[in-house]
Amino acid sequence: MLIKSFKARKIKDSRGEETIEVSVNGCKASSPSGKSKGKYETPSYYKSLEWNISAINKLEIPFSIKSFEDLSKIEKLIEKKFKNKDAKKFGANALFALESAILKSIAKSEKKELWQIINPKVRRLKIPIPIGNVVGGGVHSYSENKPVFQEFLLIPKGKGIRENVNIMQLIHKKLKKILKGEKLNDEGAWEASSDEEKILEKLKKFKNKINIGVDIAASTFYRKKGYEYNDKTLSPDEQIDYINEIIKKYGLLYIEDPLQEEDFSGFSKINKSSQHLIIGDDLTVTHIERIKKALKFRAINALIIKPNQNGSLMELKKIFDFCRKNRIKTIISHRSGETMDDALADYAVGFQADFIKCGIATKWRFVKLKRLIDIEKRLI
Ligand code: 2PG
Ligand code: MG
Repeated sequence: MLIKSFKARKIKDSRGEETIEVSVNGCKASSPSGKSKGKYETPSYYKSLEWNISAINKLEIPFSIKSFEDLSKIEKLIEKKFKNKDAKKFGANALFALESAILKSIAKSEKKELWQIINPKVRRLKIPIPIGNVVGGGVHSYSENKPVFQEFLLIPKGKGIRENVNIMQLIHKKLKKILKGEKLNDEGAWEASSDEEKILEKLKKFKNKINIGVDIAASTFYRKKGYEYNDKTLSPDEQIDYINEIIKKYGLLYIEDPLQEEDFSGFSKINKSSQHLIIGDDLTVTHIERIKKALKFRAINALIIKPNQNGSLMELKKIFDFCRKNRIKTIISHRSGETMDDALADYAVGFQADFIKCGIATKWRFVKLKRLIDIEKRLI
């Protein structure tokens, strides 16, 4: 396929903040943006969003590209043109939107689905289990006395994506009444003025239909003295004991970033079993070197993978392969500031992720779930 045009522009994300959209031969892709960003995340842009837009608009055309592997050509071009040893220096948001738009245009020219371009050889497609944020706290929420944990998550136990989406939506609706929820936060989860355990207690009632997860995002409330809750401060050791205690007490399946992003050895002290997942997000920031370090420490048994946190889809593929080889469960994830792009669903299916975290409510989250439902329909 011949790329005849590269066009980049600014658009607004679900939070009303500016982000990048790239269009290649008329096929559009955009990048979301995070708020609880890991300290070690690749910067979103090289000098600024404006700089990246003008750099993409000036890329040479025509440019020939045929397959997923050919993305290496664009990465090499960027490395040469902007004198960087690593295409990711171009900025993770800019590189991801550019590569994603290229893949979408290949898919269109070959009359295939995006996930087929990512994984042309796949025989049996796996649709990931959705993970949906139902109650929010931390930096994604604005209510008084909000919990410091950032996300309370539902992991539905249904069969197939359609049933799982129904389960999550029903519980989301029921919780509005139970929590007297009035406002939705950045990710479409209910704002709550309640402490962590009271919320977990309420979620326990639905355990016949779901497993419970939390994104603790511990770096966001870690200060010099320790982990600062609304009513207590816990030392790093006390935090480890507390996490081990709530895993048991509430039968948590999913625990993301229970400790701050520097504490690989602390992570290794959190009990792991095949019954629950200890997940790195800010700890690992979708970077292969940090993921390898986490494995060495036995810090995690599952990993959050955010395409726009890395930028290179070639490297994303390596990360998925590495996780499969080392039996680390994979969770592909949205960001708190999302766009209407539904490609995350295709990346989840193409890379064969075990889970997808993309929220439950609001249109920016629902387009991704809807895309998964459509993919599943075609498989039945
Ligand atoms: C997270 C994400 C998404 P953000 O911490 O997992 O839920 O938040 O996009 O703000 O980094
Ligand atoms: Mg997180």
